[in-house]
Amino acid sequence: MSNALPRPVRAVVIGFPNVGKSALINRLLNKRVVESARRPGVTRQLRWIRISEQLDLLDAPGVLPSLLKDQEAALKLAICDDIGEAAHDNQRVAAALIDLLKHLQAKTPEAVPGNPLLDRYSLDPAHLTGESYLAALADSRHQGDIERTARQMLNDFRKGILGAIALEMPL
Ligand SMILES: Nc1nc2c(ncn2[C@@H]2O[C@H](COP(=O)(O)OP(=O)(O)OP(=O)(O)O)[C@@H](O)[C@H]2O)c(=O)[nH]1
Ligand SMILES: [Mg+2]
Repeated sequence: MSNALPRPVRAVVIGFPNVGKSALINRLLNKRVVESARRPGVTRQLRWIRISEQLDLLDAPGVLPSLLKDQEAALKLAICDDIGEAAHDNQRVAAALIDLLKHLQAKTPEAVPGNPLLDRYSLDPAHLTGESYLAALADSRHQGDIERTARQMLNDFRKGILGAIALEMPL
């Protein structure tokens, strides 16, 4: 047996931005000790938090691969609000979301309940590309304002208003 004084286990919370790392720490302590909000890049510094006498957790900024070669993976991260808004184009990301939802409905219907775009916006994406769907929706809802339409759709997806949708199934 070691004679060393007992000291807390030290662990690090690591993950993509905006996935709830800081929220987990707040939840474990039942109070707001670290900043947590619905956008990527909230935590800026490393900070040790004493959870209990047995456990210290290090809250850390979200991390992304330095080079995202896989364009599809990058778009999915942007769709899920894991990449700061400054680094992507809402209209391109929303159009990619539409194309992806159509693809998922055809390939893995169990990942997409119903027809989320038709159900939410009363406009069927079946015969439109993501880009043309976004433009048609902008014309019918927002006087042709495609940026506003894209933002609203991304917000609807991120808040779960389009439904519980899995962009990827476990391998
Ligand atoms: N629905 C749901 N939302 C959660 C859960 N955990 C966290 N959130 C929300 O996710 C958002 C991001 O939480 P944060 O704790 O700031 O995420 P983070 O991983 O620390 O983000 P960065 O510091 O930016 O890397 C917040 O709006 C949380 O309320 C959860 O279990 N369920
Ligand atoms: Mg955080």
